[in-house]
Amino acid sequence: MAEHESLEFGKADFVLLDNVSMEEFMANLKLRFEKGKIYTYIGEVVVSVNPYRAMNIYGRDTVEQYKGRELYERPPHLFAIADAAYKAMKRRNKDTCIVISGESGAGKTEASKYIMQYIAAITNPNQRAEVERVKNMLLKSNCVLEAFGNAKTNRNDNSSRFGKYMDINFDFKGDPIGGHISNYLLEKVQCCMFCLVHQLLRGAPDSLLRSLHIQKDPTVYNYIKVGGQIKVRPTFLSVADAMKVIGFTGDEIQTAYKILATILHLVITDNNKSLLFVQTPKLVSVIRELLSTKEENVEKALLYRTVATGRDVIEKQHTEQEASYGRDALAKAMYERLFCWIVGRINDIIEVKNYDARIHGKNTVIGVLDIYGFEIFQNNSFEQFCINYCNEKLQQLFIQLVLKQEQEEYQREGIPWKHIDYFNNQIIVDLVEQQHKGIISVLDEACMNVGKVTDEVFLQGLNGKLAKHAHYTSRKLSPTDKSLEFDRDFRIRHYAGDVVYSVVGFIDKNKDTLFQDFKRLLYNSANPVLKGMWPEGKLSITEVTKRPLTAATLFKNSMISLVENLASKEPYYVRCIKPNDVKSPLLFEQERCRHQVEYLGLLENVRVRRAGFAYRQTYPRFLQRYKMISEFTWPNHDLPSDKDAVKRLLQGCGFDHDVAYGKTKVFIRTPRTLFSLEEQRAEMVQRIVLFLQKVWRGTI
Ligand code: AOV
Ligand code: MG
Repeated sequence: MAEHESLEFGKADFVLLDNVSMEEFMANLKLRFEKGKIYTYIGEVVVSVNPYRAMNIYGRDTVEQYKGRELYERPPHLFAIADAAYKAMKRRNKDTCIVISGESGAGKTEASKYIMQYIAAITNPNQRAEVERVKNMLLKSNCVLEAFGNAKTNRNDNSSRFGKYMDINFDFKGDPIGGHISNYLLEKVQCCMFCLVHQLLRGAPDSLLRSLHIQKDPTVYNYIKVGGQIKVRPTFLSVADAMKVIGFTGDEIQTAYKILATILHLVITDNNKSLLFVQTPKLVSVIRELLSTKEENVEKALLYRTVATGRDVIEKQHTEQEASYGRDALAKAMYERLFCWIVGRINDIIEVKNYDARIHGKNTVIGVLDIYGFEIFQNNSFEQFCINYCNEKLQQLFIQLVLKQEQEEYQREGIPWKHIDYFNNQIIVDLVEQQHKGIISVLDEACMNVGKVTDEVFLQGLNGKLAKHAHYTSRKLSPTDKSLEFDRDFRIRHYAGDVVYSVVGFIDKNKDTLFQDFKRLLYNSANPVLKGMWPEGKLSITEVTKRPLTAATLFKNSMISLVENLASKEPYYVRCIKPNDVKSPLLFEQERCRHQVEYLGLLENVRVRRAGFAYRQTYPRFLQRYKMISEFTWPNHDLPSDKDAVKRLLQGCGFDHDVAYGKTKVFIRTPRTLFSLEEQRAEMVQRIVLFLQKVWRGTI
């Protein structure tokens, strides 16, 4: 139990609820939120509710309060979990990770930033210049990635459209010496693109805009219609500044500008007017200039594609629709490539250098995962499918690790383990990723079909293979279900709720093909930075034989390796909850929160945690807190060990039946026992205070 917090704020740990019911859980969560206590534990898991207002709980003084303390010694806080992960890493030389989950707008990215800040604040007491440099880079890299990868959505003004996993490497002294970032699936690329282009327009000096052939009035551009309302964010110049500090060269930053400008020019026209656009020689020449390529190549790549038929190579003219598709795909691919390239460059810069493990021992790692939460929109497509699959994987990991950890602790302490029932979502993970009959396999198969490949064919494939699956359905399989459209929808029963996906666009998005001609165009640029982003453009049409992996398969592979990576570390969890949909600091929408508590599996988490024992503490620490309630232990005991003293104390209070004695810790089964100990302690403290007061006044 977190001490130093009075009960008027509710229970600081859900494990201490009198009854583990949804009602009690919600009442406690609400009470704490209303009292401004946004963090609560479930054992070692932090549950966080987005306060939607600036909280004065992240300053230097708070850092000092948590530094080096044990988790339970202070009120629940992100800093406590960050400190626990740090201590475990430093003391036991173990890699640890902090997994932050929750839905869009729940506060994951903010939490990850506070965690990074905390780690930066408590490390490098000797102010070594190199370590300071690394810390600065790690913090600055966030700003750049956010500029390129975040966008305003209707759920979050600053929504991360990419999943991020960041490893921070520490040397034997426990100071950061480098890091590595992995990014997962940049979604709603368009949205990010438009936000950034808007920033560029707002922040760039006229001379720069002129050199990029951009007009200052944003209403000229088509993206405003597509991108919708745009939040005021830092100007691009400040992002460019951060890039400079991190170590991007002037040429690299210029290239980023040029790519953004090209994208703007590419999407400038209304859809389906691509031919018209290409015929506008001025624009073609602008793009040629920005990309440092040949004019005729730009025009050709936009209007034709090269195909190999047998030994012949011919140029086939696009239909208007193909040209339009190609142009949009080019803009999107350029943006994605730019983003991945930036991540790659940051990694080059921040990777651990000059660390000799033979001299200093292994360097250890804390990983921080900030990934998109479970999403249900009005219309759910391929992106939501990937995002929700990712959340299934993480939930599976959570189940395995939380249970595994408990089990291991009991084993370590020599206490028998009792099995507890929980919903195991492995069945849904399999539904998505299983070889041959999983949804991704069926999708890939549909994409490989020659001839007419349509989204409906894919849906038919699913219906054929998954007719009997308990978590899959479609209109064909349940004809009476009017919420599903024939030939369009399928529904997955996710652990977090039912989601209807529309198959429209699945095939295209999965193939994610960019005409080869574009890759060659960009590879043949005279700008070495741009050229370097498109190495595969080197291959001529007859050399391209291997079919690239599909988007879903790439995503699946990256998820599998992410989960393997996390599973190899000691995990800490932050579960974020969004209290309302209107970004209000005052509103706790009961139903919305309840739903999140449900699908995050928090109640099960409490049960698992309590199935065994609600509370555990090492013998010396337990004594330190409760020794005053027993004559055998106050002020000091003369028993052979602290373990014996704790036994004696608990026997004396009549709680022996409710506890188990492990090798190093005492385990208490029910919270009531703990409360009772706390009450007795409070009474004793009161008596001691009164006694001391009397002594002080001289009445004794
Ligand atoms: P997310 O990362 O979980 O969504 P954010 O971390 O971006 O959500 O939080 C959304 C907004 O909530 C922030 O911009 C802040 O205004 C506010 N907020 C969150 N946490 C705090 C806090 N601890 N104190 C004060 N305000 C906070 V997404 O990236 O959309 O899934 O893809
Ligand atoms: Mg985020």
